[in-house]
Amino acid sequence: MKIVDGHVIVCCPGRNFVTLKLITDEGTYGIGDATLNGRELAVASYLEDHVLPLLIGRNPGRIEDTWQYLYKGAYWRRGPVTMAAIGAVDTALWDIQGKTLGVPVYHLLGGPSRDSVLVYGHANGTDVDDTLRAVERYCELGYQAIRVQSGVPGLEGTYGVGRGDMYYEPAEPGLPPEQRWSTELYLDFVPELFARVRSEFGPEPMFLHDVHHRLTPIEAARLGKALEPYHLFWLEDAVPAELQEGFRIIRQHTTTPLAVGEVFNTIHDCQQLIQEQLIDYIRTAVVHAGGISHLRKIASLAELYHVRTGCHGATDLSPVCMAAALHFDLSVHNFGIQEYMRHSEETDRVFPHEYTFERGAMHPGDAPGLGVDIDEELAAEYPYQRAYLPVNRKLDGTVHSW
Ligand code: CS2
Ligand code: MG
Repeated sequence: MKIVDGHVIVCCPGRNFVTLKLITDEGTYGIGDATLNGRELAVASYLEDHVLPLLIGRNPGRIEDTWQYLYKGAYWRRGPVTMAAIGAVDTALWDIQGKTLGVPVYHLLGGPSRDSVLVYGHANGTDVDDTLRAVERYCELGYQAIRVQSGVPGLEGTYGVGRGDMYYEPAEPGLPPEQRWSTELYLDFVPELFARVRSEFGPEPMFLHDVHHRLTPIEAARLGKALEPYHLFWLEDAVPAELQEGFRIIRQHTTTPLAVGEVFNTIHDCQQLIQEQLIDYIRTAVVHAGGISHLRKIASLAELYHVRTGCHGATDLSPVCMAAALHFDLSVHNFGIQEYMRHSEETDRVFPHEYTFERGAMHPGDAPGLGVDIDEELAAEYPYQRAYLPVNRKLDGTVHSW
């Protein structure tokens, strides 16, 4: 079998997505997500201009060889654009392989290690009361695990409170909006938020919180300690992780479990974090960390060090990535949890999928391949729209992590 054709589809059914489609001489095709929020067209060009010409004529069954060819063969390694492009190719090849053999991809990954995949949803509110109502709604929908984010009193447009009702959309059409940040106000507020959440909902639900890289290690240590009474499932992205050893400081002070990695692209970004047991959950995603093949290597390293997976699954990762993540999650032994932000209705129509949600857990379905498709005619009705994530500044105007 040979790859004879391929193209990149950029569409905006509520938000921008980049999708790679590879077609074989036997008429089967595979798809992969290549969406990099706010930098979508860079990956589209990388694929169209530099990767697709290399794939024509290749055997789609050589998944690992193709990965190595694109990674080592480019000379220039790693980085979000390169790794999203490689991730899309890898995902599409697993899809083709599953369709060719007539089995769901998780069968090719060792079969299911569990019956279903625990997911967490997002309860966001502008203030504590609003957030409590959102948590209640997620409990009613059957979620067992819920990420809780709330606007901080005194700060406008705080991270975690995006547009959308059952989905959360932080990217804004046009140029990036700016938001304001105060670590002091935030650190005073978050323990109070979780005290209210636990007292209203009791000990049972699993609660998560995302800091979005906004603290220093010692500030994160203080927050982790303050949150210990409320038993978080995890505290996410407490500090920027370019400095992996910074996590040692947090770890010395708190037993709150730590998660990190949604912006990582390769195993090298988390090697020290995993091997020194500085984290509990690794959040690398199929789309941004080189596809299913590379994610499996990260999970295997993590398994040795009691680190479990917790793949990123925000709305800017398309249903193609969601489907691929669910096959990975179902099969990998050291799975922890999967993020699941629902997509808008337009997005779901453009990407028909087999995956299902029931009582706080998901299943990828049993269709051959990934069990997800793209309706290209419908996608063409939603052309790309420039959009960016917000930029954050401290109250004195200094640029800060968003
Ligand atoms: C967040 C994301 O899902 C998460 O944990 O950190 O919403 C993040 O803001 C977006 O994926 C950025 O593109
Ligand atoms: Mg996050």
